[in-house]
Amino acid sequence: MEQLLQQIATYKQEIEKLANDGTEALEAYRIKFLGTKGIVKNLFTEMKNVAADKRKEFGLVLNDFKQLAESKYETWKQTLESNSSAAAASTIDVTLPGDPLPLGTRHPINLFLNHVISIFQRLGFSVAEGPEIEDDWHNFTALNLPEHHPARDMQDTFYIQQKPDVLLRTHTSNTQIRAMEQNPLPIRIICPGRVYRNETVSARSHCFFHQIEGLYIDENVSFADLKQTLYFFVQEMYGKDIKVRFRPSYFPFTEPSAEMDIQCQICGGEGCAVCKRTGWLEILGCGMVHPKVLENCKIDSNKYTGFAFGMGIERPALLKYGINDIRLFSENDVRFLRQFTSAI
Ligand code: 2NL
Repeated sequence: MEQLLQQIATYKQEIEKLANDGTEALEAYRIKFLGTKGIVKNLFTEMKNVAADKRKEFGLVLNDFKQLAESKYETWKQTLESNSSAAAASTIDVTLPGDPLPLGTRHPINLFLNHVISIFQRLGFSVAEGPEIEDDWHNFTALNLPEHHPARDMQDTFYIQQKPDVLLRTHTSNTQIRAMEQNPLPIRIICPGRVYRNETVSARSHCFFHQIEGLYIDENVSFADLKQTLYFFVQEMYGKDIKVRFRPSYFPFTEPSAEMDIQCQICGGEGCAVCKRTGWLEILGCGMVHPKVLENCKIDSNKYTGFAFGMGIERPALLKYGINDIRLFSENDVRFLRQFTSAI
């Protein structure tokens, strides 16, 4: 027994001196002390050689030693593990693929506008943008809509209460007025943008929506130029075989004025609910710029003429994408928005 106790004391010293070296040293330690043929196991088999009256005392010492050997193993192992995770955290593996960045999609209104713009750009039109908060002159008066003109009532306008001269534009014509006031002639511009009307929001109409207007001012611009330009546009937009018609109309800012229809895209001209059984869909309004509008922008109406046109975006976009509620365009629901790709 004395001999065994002496041995245990030596082993204890040996264990206490051990540094927590690498995994190989740890495994060697485990085999030596805790393995199936290890020191702890051997000491337990020595138990039978101890005198019966000393066995209990020896058992206590041995158990104590076993616990020491085991806890040394656990702390050693934990030290190695925490060292290796710290090492991993401080090492950046540049060969790993990066975290994916969420990528958005273009808004369907934006896709539609860009497509219209690209067609007119090929004809030499450039894009002009203007303010959505506008004064009375650029939105109404310069467009031959004097103060008490009934057309102003037709367009239910959002006025700024404290400043009745300031309003949310009801069309993008304001941008064309500004272009005529500021730019040298000739002018050939296309004006996309958001406009506002004080209307009840429903599946069919909204209090804000998008328009694209065009303007071409030069010497000798004729109604024939207007017709051919717009005819080219719808052929590019809806295909070479598209059938169109021009109907006379009225706008205060153009004279003469017309509206352009295309053959209904849904029924092919047979007549359906979408075209109200007419076989035709109205897609834009147009006309020769009224001489008064030219003079309001200090352009000599005896020397220069021009044509203008305007179209809404939401209605044809609803048709194109087969959507039945205009409000989806402004709700920012990504489940809706994700369905549109850059291909129009
Ligand atoms: C429609 C009709 C139109 C214009 C817009 C315009 C602009 C200037 C001068 C003359 Cl600065 N005209 N724009 C002309 C005719 C029709 O829009 O139904 N839009 C949705």
